[in-house]
Amino acid sequence: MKAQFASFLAAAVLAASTCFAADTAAPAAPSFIPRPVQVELKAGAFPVADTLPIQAEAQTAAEAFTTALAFSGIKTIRATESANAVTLTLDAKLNDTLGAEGYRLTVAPDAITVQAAAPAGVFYAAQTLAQALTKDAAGHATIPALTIQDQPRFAWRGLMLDSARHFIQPDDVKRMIDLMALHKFNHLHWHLTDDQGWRLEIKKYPRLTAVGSKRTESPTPGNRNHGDGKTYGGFYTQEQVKDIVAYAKARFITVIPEIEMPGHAAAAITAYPEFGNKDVPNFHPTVNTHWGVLPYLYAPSEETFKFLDDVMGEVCELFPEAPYIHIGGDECPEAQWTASAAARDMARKNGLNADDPKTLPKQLHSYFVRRVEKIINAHGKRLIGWDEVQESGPTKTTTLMVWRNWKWAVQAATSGNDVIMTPTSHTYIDYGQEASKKDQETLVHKLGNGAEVIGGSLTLEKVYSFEPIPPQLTTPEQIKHVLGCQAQLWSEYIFNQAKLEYMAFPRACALAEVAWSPTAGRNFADFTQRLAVHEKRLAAHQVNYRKADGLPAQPERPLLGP
Ligand code: TNX
Repeated sequence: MKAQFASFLAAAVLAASTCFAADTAAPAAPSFIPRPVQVELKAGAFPVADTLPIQAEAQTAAEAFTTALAFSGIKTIRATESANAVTLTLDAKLNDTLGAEGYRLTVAPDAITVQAAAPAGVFYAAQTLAQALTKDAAGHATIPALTIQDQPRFAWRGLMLDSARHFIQPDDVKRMIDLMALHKFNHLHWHLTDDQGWRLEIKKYPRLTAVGSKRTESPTPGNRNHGDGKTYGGFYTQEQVKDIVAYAKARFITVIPEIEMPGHAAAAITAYPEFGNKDVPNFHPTVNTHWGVLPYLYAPSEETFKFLDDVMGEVCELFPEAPYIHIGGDECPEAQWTASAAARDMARKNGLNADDPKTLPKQLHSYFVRRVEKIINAHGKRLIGWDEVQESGPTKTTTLMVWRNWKWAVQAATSGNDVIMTPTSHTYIDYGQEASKKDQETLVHKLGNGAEVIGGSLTLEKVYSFEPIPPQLTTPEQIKHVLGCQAQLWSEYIFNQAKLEYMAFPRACALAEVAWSPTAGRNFADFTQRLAVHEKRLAAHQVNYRKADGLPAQPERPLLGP
């Protein structure tokens, strides 16, 4: 930890030299990411002692402040009376002006004050403060005098981690939570199950992990149609999940679990074939060893719904703070349902038109999602699904993540449903970050197969250009249904933590700014200048971000392997 603080300060020195070109020049504002709403620089600077004394009536405020700064190696101590102290004030009335996550930060040469309506605001003020800290030529850490008033543009600032395709070690999930907090993200969407693995311990159904968490092999990097012959697996115990959820909560991040259904369910169906469409020809489920849209769907049977009710019961207990459960709902190939006499029978019994093979899958998808929504609601949560659930007739409380056509967002928001914007065009940061296919190929040539990506191209600039409100939404009533946006780190080609960081940063920094900062003043040239300084902070945290030249910041960490 000590070494980390030293390297943080070392980086801060570099940052300082970028900010303060000459003693006589007016200091430039620190290079904040995401950019605060309002920053005013004042004369002078607050000297930072080894340990920062804080005065706070509310224990929650002190904890939030201390937790935020600890990750950047800045220690605090509670003080009753002290010169050069930080005073933290919570005042619920500020909710009207600052919202639940906003803050007012004043740095004077002899005092720092933070005001917020709730501890989340104090936490974000501390993150901003950490970014403002620099070290002068004589080696003294200071924070320039300034006032900041800040609050997020969107309430949902998300990052999706896919632990199903490649397992992310619990400590690495926590590391991502810390890095998210640094950028003022507040939702971690955790993709926990898929065709290639079920990663969450469910006590009532032990085979989900005993069988469903293991696959016999994975695609060979660089040769995706061939298996590598190596067994692969991993899952989170319930204790580990509770620990991660609490860790996130202390950093004002809500974890939203995703349990995929009715498709992307091969791992679960391999563990419990009785919940699959077992009357279809060639029914031989296996935990998949390759990627793609794959055929195994849950059977729309009472047994399946009972199973899902049990699973949801345990999931809801593990994620007490999550208002939502994500059920996926995407990419359901129709073949198994049209081929299953039992599925048709079930459809008939429930008043669907079972004799029209063209519409039957959509009818069943809708029926399935609605049944599961009732289950989730009965457990006190709301349902989120990918935009496919819009096609199947959402209820009033269904919330969508729009990944395909923006028309689903327009349709949902105009009919009163909440949406989170997650379009492939701007938020799929599993896509290549090079501008062209050729550049991507050159990169793989340089770095090896660890640099392989699923496809596509999504540059930093494109992410930064993202405007989450679809232009067709014009009234405040419609616009308020866009809760925010989220970046997706699908992990088919994210083999380990070094690659995860390489894919995430700096594109997640750009998305953080899209989600937090006002649209007015958004400017890519200005962002890249601030990013150059911010990269030093990332480096101080040993983040393997993609450098502007395309290469990883930490070349010694292999992009392949565990
Ligand atoms: C589509 S987005 C998927 C995922 C893949 C991703 C790869 C969505 C709802 N489904 O299963 O991992 O593309 O980019």
